[in-house]
Amino acid sequence: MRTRSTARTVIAALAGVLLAGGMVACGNSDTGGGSGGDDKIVLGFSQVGAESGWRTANTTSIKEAAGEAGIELKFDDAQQKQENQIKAIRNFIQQKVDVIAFSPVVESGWDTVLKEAKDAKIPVILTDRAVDSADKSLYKTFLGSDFKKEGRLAGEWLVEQKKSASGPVNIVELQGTTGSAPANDRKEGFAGAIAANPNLKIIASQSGDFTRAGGKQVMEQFLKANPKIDVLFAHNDDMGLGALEAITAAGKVPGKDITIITVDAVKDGMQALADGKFNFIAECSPLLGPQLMDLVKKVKAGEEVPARIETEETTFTQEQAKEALPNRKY
Ligand code: GYE
Repeated sequence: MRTRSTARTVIAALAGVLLAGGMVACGNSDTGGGSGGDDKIVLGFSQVGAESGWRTANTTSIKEAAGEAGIELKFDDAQQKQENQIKAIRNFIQQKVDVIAFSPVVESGWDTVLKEAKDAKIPVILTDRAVDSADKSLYKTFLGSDFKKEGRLAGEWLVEQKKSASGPVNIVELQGTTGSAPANDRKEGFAGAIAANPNLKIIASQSGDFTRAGGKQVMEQFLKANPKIDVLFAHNDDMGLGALEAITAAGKVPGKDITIITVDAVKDGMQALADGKFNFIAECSPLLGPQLMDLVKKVKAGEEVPARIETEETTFTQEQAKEALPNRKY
């Protein structure tokens, strides 16, 4: 009796193992990318994280556009860490996806993993943020914004506003993630533009990592250390929104005592601008999904694509924000 039931248990266990094995094998062929059963294009996308309203809108745009284009999307959120992005890209290579796209959290340190993708003959598309690799053959194209221009437009607006200032205008700057393309380029573009008026001086500049919490915390420090702050330039809306809390808590009126300029123009930023708490926003569009899916199809088909594709963008004053707000989708 005992022997028979043991045998039965063993058979049941074996069957279980076989079944599980079968399921795993099935799962494998499903994730086998271009070599899978149907001929759907498989795209591996490594996202920076979920640090801002811009990023959330960008992720939604990519997921929706992939669905509409009939592209199978393997999406990975790197939580603002380069090591996570490198891991995700290596996984995509192992899974033999058809195309890899990613938004690199910082500019440097990508050559090795991009070379691995190239050796595996998987084309790579950069979206939103650039890399500083000297070897341009490591990726097919870049799709995104001109961050230097955004910084320049922000600076030019300030130069115009303060053209009759007789004394020093003290500016504090909330930088985006250290080493990221938008932080480097927005800083450079802004500094270049305000150089036109020697009264305009950046008295403090520090990273708030593109987050609301970071913006609030760094602005608190700025306010403690500097009795006279005339202008805040924040590299994105979210840091500006965080800074609003610090400014109000310090007994100052945002948009009046301190002129606030940001970048992005997401809904919450546009609301702050329409409410008179922000003074100017240089737009940066997160809606890259549809263009990205077009590029994925072209690259997969072996077609030539332009080396750089830039998004069209504008700027907003308080009045323009009031007009645009009712139709703002993100
Ligand atoms: O401005 C910011 C986000 O890379 C353009 O990243 C993007 C920036 C955007 O966190 O809000």
